[in-house]
Amino acid sequence: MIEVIQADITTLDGVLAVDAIVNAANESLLGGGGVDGAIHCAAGPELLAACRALGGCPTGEARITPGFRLPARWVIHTVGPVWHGGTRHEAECLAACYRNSFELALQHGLRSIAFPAIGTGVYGYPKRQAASIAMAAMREFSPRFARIIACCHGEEDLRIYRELLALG
Ligand code: AR6
Repeated sequence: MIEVIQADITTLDGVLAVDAIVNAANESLLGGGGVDGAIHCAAGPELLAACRALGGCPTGEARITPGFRLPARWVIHTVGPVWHGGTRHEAECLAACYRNSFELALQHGLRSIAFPAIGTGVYGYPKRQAASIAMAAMREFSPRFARIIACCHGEEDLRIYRELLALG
C-alpha cells in the first residue's frame, strides 16, 4: 500500500508508524542540511557515530543504521545523484537509490518504510521527474511491503505525488 502524506519525516510514529525512514544523505554519511540535517538532529549524536563507522556510501547505494532517538527504529541512508541536466545517468542512479533502499529493508525483515523526495533539494533533481522515478519503484516493491509512505515536505511535492498516485 502506497500512501502520500505531507510531514516532517523525523516525526513519523503513532498512526503513521514505519519500521524505517530513508535519509537523503551524501557520500560521506556524516550529515548535512535538508532532511539529512533534520534526521541527525532528531536521532542524536549516536547516529553520527554509527554513520562514521560505515565509512561512507557511494551514490545510488544504501546503508542501514538504527534510528536511535527517532520514533522509527531504523534509518536507511541513500545517496542521490547531483543533477547535471540528466546527462550523467541521474535517472538510473535515482532509481537505484529507491531499489537499494527497498532491498536493504527486505534483507532486515522490514515491512514499512517512508521516503523523502530524494535528490530534489540541495542536489537539484527536477521534482516531477524524480517523483515519477520514486513512484515507479514504489509500485514495483509494494507487493512486498505492508506500507510505503511518500513523505512530502512541501505542497508542490504533495500535489505531484498525489497526481502520480491517482494515475495508478
Ligand atoms: N522531512 C521530509 N522531507 C524533507 C525534510 C523533512 N524533515 N527536510 C527536507 N525535506 P535534501 P538531496 C525534503 O536537500 O536533494 C544534504 O545536505 C526537501 O524538501 O534534503 O538529496 C545531504 O547531506 C526535498 O524535497 O536532499 C546531501 O549533501 C527532499 O527532502 C544533500 O543535502 C530532499 O532534499 C542531499 O540533497
